[in-house]
Amino acid sequence: MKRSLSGIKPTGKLTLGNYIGALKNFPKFQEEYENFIFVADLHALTLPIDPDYLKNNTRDLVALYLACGLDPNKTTIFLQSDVSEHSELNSILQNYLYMGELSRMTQFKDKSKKLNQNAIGLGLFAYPVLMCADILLYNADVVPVGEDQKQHVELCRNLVHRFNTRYNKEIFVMPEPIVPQVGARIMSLSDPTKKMSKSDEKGDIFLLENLKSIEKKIMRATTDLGSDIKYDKENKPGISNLLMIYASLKDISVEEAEEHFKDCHRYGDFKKEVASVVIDTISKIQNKYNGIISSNLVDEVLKEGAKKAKAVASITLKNVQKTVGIYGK
Ligand code: ATP
Ligand code: LTN
Repeated sequence: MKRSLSGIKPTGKLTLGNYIGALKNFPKFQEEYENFIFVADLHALTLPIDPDYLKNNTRDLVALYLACGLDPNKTTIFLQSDVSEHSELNSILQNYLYMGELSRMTQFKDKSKKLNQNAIGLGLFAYPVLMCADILLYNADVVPVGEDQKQHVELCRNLVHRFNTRYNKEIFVMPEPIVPQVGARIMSLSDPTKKMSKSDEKGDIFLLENLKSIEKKIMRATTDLGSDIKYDKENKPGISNLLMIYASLKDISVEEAEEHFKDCHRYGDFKKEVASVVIDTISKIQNKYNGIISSNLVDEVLKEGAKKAKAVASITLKNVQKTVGIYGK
């Protein structure tokens, strides 16, 4: 059976962008793939974060994985930090990626730009190396991610080619990024030229946000001149973003969404309908989340998941250690 793997870092409250670009798609893979979904908690340390905030976000993220339809009987759900093989493979792989290619990563450029240039952590720079370790330990065939993570998976593909060529063996499986056709990059509601992102809260909709507040944010979302509901990213970024959200949550194409709104010429009416679909989706998730977070399920799932993940990861790590010449492996 082919394998699928993905993860989200617990750096903040999950947004509608995280849901549409990533989370919503994860359960689809558990039917046809051996599915691994983890919490990238070591990745969350690449920028300063309060320890209690990190712990709470981690627990919430697992509860949201479950609330969004991941079934622990079909998907191995685990914490990155529970499987020490991630760090061990990371320390080997860092020798096979180059500083030049790491410095060209868009995420690194965007995030480091906002920091004091004398205090950019090595972990932020080396972020994609650990991400390669995450993917390669499980020999994932596919990696479902939003648009912004595609570049990291492409880098991982280069690494696989480099490593397998160097040792003249198929040590690692070539992973393929799977980016959703609709909603791979949801934009901020207050500035539709910027990505909706959990560490930059303006214009975000959160999965655990009060429903009234979500409605208000959508009704106030920045729109554009005119009154037609048309997808035109250049000239109508605000309307295009809302159309994208609507299409994704309705599981239809953007063209079908445009057709649905072809007789609607009032932005207010359009926004009301978008808000109703968003609230319908989010309220269902919140109901399930509330049941899960008040139980012991999160801890039980993580305990079981760590065992299953470790069983797979330890085999890959040994194979890599043997290949590169670590004595006694
Ligand atoms: P941070 O702000 O801490 O960088 P983030 O909100 O960008 O976090 P990640 O943890 O980096 O979220 O991403 C989790 C998953 O959600 C990834 O697959 C990423 O591609 C996807 N994702 C994040 N933001 C969006 C967005 N605005 N639209 C679509 N997908 C997104
Ligand atoms: N970098 C990703 C999180 C992540 C990931 C991974 C995703 C870490 N390791 C491996 C897919 C596969 C992010 O920022 N969302």
